[in-house]
Amino acid sequence: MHVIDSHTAGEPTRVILDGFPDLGSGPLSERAALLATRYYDAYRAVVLEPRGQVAMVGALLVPPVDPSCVTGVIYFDVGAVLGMCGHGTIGLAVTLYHLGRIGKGLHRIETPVGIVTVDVRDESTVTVTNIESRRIASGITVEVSDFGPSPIAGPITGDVAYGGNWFFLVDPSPVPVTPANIRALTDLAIATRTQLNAQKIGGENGEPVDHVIFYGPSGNDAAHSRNFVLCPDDAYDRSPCGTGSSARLACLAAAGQLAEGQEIIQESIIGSTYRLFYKAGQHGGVIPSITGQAYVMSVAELLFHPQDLFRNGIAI
Ligand code: PYC
Repeated sequence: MHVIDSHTAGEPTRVILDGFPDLGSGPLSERAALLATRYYDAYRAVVLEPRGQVAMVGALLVPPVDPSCVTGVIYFDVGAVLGMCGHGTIGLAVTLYHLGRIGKGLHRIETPVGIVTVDVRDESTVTVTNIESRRIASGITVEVSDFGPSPIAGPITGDVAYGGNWFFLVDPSPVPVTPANIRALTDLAIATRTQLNAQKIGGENGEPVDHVIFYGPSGNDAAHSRNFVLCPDDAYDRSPCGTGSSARLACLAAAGQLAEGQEIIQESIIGSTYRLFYKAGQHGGVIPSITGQAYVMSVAELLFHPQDLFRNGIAI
């Protein structure tokens, strides 16, 4: 299996070029469901230690249904097959550019949730135009207690929004959004997601919230805020999270706090940034635009020895 690893604003992406079982030619949403069920061990083996690393997102290249797309892609982490991935799409575009498969300019990419566009500005800078994103509900409160060693417990209030994945966005965060608090933020985010899922708070069709975001002030005067993003694998996103930023734009727009076309900078918990703006969508949501940088780090062949006890990764 040939892969290329990159990072986008600190968050790793592993693009699978070949060597993965064929998922057929059905709609990408069906192929994603097949990946999540029949190929559960195979996809996790790519991102789990010792081959992969914490927070790694895999990007499986598949033939697109729509021939106007340069590729189809299905993203996943150790915890779930994802609908879309913003940092992964920036990493994928930079990887395809590195391989000489695409040049600068606009390209369409098919994902399980729809077609997104990438604008390759230079060898590392890409703007992603995501699918229409929307706020589902605002001011939702859940009672959170009993989460790890941190003494903070109580009501957590946030918005539910969709940006290609399902988000609960809490602003302001009850725990300061600083690198020193990453453990406490992780525990609180997991407990919040558990409560949301237990109470079936999520998408209109019962989709569970899979990501939780806490917002706080940034030390960077140019930034709108700093975020902490919990992903399905229980790791925090090192980048500002592209689909999370899309959900954020939908919430800011719905609250009348950000005008169409107005650019903001979103900072991540590690200090990396994306530039964001939106256009009005056709169905009452927003069409998000996310600009960030990715860098290719390695070109590799993954080997799976039949006698290796950990050929499917360390999953304990
Ligand atoms: O950038 O959308 C994103 C993302 C989702 C999970 C990790 N990164």
